[in-house]
Amino acid sequence: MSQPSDGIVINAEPYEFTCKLDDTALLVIDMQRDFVATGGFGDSLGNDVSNLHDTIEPTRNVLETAREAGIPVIYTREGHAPHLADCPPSKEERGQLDVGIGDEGAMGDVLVRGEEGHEIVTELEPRDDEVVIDKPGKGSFYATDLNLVLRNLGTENLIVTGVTTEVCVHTTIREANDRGYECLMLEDCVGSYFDEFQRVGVEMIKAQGGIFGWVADSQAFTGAIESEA
Ligand code: TIU
Repeated sequence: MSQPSDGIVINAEPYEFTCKLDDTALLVIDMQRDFVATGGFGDSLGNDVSNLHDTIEPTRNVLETAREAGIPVIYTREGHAPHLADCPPSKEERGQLDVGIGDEGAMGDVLVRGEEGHEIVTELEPRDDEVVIDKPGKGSFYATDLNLVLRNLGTENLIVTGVTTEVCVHTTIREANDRGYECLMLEDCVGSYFDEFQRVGVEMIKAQGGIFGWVADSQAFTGAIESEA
């Protein structure tokens, strides 16, 4: 067994990411059927959900490693109360969709809390003792308790997974930056419907010396954590 060190060093870009077990949390953003599942809202809009599907297995490995190491796991879900009073009319109306937010889809009312499509995919189900943050927006900090929860945990570093890379993952990392958190995006655990957006979405995080944070793959994270245990 290795000696406890000052920090866990994860091979990342643009340079090594350092964190500790007790100042780090794992964020799993919006891995909901509405975005990820075949037959969900995203799929019904004609998006290719296969890239999002591919994030499930590596994220499951990351979850297992984090849980074993005692790193807190925090989930988010995008969605609204059934009355939609928390959904800006602009968001509800945008897209001129036949089946949009609050309308009945194949997995219940779209992006509405309590509906099948709003739930996290079965493979990544939260444990009963894990925090699930319901958010009305794209960013995980907007109109939620996330900052309070992280401060109470003593979190300084966020390991970021989820969907979609350029929308809710990016918005959340940008919000986290402005609140003083260091973010490590795991590139095989974040997914976009669009290959080009995935590529540039990842590039944009680590550009300019890490303008928003760091990027690594899931094995760099799990390997570093497991070698510390
Ligand atoms: N979670 C999240 O990214 N919400 C979205 O609406 N993403 C899209 O890419 N549409």
